[in-house]
Amino acid sequence: KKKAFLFDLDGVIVDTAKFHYLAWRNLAKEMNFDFTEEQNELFKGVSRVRSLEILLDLADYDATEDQKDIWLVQKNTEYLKYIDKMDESEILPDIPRVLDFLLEKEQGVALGSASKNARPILKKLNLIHKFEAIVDGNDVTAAKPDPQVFLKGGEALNIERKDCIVFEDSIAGIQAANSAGMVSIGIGEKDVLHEADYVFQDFTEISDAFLMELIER
Ligand code: G16
Ligand code: MG
Repeated sequence: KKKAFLFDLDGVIVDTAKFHYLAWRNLAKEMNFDFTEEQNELFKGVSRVRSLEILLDLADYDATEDQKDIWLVQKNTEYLKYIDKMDESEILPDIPRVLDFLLEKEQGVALGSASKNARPILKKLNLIHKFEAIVDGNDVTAAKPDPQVFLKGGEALNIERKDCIVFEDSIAGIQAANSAGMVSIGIGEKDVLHEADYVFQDFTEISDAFLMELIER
């Protein structure tokens, strides 16, 4: 039976969180604020606009709408400089094996990401041709934990919600998958992602046998 496997991008396929962090940290300096790696956890899976709001809150900084717009562009411009240097070596462990296994079993494979930069990143990683559908930050009106991004992914592949399986590294993303009525698989720490149906540290822990079980269930 054909199921839909929906992959988040950042933190699941590639570790771009470190680049987002560097760009936000430099912006924070302009607010005289020291943005820590720990605080960066709050930004995972969250949209660009919402991330700036959180940063302004943390820094206790009042910015005009015009200033916000300038900063959003500035942050993204710096982020794109890091992305530009990225190549296939940045793909997280065992992602190619899992994608190839699912495609060989004729399963649906789609992307469900909050990022507006998802397509250029997938091209850089030479993975874009593996995805039957891509739903990203340009396609959604409601951000995770709203299920919209995954609902659109399932619809694009014409697969019912209960036959969709989501891989996510953020709490907001797991909540989105759960409220969509999909199977949620957390990639990361068990104590952080406890709301997920399954949690694995990374894809090296996800065997072909487990994928087969998901397909046949
Ligand atoms: C990613 C990151 C977030 C980032 C968001 C928007 O989401 O986890 O930190 O703020 O995309 O990214 P951009 O500024 O590139 O549009 P995901 O859903 O891929 O984990
Ligand atoms: Mg993510």
